[in-house]
Amino acid sequence: MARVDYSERIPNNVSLADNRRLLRALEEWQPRYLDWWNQMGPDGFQARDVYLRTAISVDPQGWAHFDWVKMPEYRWGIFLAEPEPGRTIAFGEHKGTPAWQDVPGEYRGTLRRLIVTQGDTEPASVEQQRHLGRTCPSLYDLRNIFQVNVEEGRHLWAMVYLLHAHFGRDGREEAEALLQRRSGDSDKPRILGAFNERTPDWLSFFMFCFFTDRDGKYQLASLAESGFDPLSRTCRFMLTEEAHHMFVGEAGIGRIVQKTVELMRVHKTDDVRRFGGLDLATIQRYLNFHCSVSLDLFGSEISTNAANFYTAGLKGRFEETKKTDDHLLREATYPVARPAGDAITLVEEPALTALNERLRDDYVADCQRGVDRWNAVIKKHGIDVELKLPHRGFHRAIGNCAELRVSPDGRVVGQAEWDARKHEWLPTPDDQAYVASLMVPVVEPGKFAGWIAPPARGINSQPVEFEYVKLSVRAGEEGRRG
Ligand code: BYC
Repeated sequence: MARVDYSERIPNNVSLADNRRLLRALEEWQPRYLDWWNQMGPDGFQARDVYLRTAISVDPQGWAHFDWVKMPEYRWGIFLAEPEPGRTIAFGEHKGTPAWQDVPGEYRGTLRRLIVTQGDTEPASVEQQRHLGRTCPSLYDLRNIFQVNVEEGRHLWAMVYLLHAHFGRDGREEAEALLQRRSGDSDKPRILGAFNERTPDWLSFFMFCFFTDRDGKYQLASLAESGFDPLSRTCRFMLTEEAHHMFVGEAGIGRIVQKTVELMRVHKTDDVRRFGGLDLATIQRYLNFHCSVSLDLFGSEISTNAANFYTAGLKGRFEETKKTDDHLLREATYPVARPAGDAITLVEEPALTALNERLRDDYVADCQRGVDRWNAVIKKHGIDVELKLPHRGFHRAIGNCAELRVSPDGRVVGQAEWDARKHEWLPTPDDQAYVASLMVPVVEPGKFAGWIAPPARGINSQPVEFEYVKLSVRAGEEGRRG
């Protein structure tokens, strides 16, 4: 059933009404989710009308409906892509057998862990971004961050549905724990490193959407290949939502770069800070940081976990079904980055254990395409500077380079050089203070902060000056609900 049933308390296209036990369990989880949203979701805007899109179908065409919604009233629900009749497992030792509709007993723990890890990132990102509304560069951007936030909330629903529907009591406990952990909390942190970092300003937010949400794209695409069909179907639909998040990131940085080069040209200087802009060197340092923490999210270069996920048919490669090899990878090798002296070289390793690195390669190539588009903006303005992805060994906390100091151009350097030059490579306290000083809210429709260019077009064919978030509330309402 492609259309979503909105007459239900929990909108869904999985016939939830036919499974009373599951429905009751999810209806019990729902108010706790809303408590979490009200406590940890966007700070200060819960009573405002936001021009949001909601899924009304899982058809690739026409799945979205745009309307004014107060975020706590967003219709979070459960949407799985249409089943593919006769789908078989495409890789690993079960290759060619029918995809599983239920969790195979032997993979229960592993699958649950993959689903929990995925699910944990979704509320984490909402928590990381919860204060940003207060300093939005425009109403257009404010609406976009809220769209991202409600969809991350829906992605949590997607994983919680799988936990409740397929993992019994353990699944219900994990669904609770997803609401208990908190980004950056030393006692109960989120699972993966990047999701405990702060997202204190909009430059970080756009970088996060570009780099970290793109990890989401690649991880979801690998899970969409899963032999466990409900996971595959839910990830396939999540990917359609994820595309907007990466658009927000790429377009956001593109608009900052645009503004920067305009200022550089008009004032004939690189030092656009004097004119309220973000200089390219600062943008590069933020890029280096967000790229490196996102590279960590792919895990170690050599991973028996990844090999086991693949052989078991739980997590495939990016676009697994389009690949023409044996889909078993027992004999194949793959080049993996490994430090050797003061250089990092490629060494052939068994392809099966190198799957994390392979996915990271697909990801890096995709990131590079986005960076090329930013560089085209710089070039168009006749400026001879390029933004660059840092070397994959730079500033890593996971994998072969975690114990090393590696420069953005890929040299293994000593601690002394690192200490002397890290201010050139990573955001400094001065950068952070400067970026923070720019975070002054701009909320007049059609107006934009001085460090970012307006977008080329508005949302859903609306003009750029559309009132994407209605900030006026009746007197007295602000204190109670804002
Ligand atoms: N931080 O064999 P290894 C998204 C742990 S983002 C902390 O190297 P493996 C989104 C690992 O758990 C996508 N710990 O790696 C974006 C393991 O622990 P154990 C999220 C880490 O297991 C923006 C040990 O180190 N989805 O959707 O092959 C906004 C050795 O692991 C990290 C997924 O990640 C880290 N960075 O791969 C909103 C998909 N890396 O076994 C949403 C599901 C590794 O020693 N997850 N470790 O206890 C996976 O597929 C895998 O868990 C990973 C790691 C790719 C993350």
